[in-house]
Amino acid sequence: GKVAIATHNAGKLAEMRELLAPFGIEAVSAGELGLPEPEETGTMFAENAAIKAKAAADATGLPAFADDSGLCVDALDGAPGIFSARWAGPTKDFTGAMARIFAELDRRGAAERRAHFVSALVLAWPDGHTELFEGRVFGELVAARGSAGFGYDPIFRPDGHERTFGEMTADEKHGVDWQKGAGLSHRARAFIDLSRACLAPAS
Ligand code: ITT
Repeated sequence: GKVAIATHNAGKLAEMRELLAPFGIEAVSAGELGLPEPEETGTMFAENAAIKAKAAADATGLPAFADDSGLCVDALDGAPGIFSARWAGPTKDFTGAMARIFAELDRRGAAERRAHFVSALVLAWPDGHTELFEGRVFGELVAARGSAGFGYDPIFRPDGHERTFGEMTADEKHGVDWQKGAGLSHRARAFIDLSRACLAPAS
């Protein structure tokens, strides 16, 4: 079958395509389809993912996937969280957003560096019903290292690993083993959740 991927974020789109590939699904992106970006008015990741997925399913008549994700920093009471994209501003200045995280930690005199990424993955069907899948990955914030990936990847070192997401290849960041039902990144874990729920990946 064919599905829409409701994202305008190129880094996220690449990862979602890679993670959907084993399902044997052909995916067209919201960007490629020229779909507008709906306003993310929700107060939770799952709500915003549903807003984006439903808008794309409505506009295309196709089943649509959306991921709403972000970085939650313990010592900042979960910020930037659902505002992770917005902290980078309209110019998508993630260098600035990463600096702001450390500036806020300094301002609070916080030594705590625990953080986690969250991915809420919603599959919206043209008939209006939705399914929610989730993944998260815990780790700690470090001074930026590496230029792979996107967004906050350079400052996040997942537990049990020496390197940051910014220093990992896409495959390492996914860390998926479909047979074992294991993944590393929040997004990979959300797709593992999907694989348990409905579709059997080919590899
Ligand atoms: P769409 O809504 O069009 O999908 P977006 O970038 O606005 O694109 P979100 O609203 O979900 O997406 O914002 C999530 C932000 O959190 C994203 O811009 C990144 O900065 C950050 N983020 C999410 N997943 C990440 C990952 O795997 N690595 C690094 N940063 C990530």
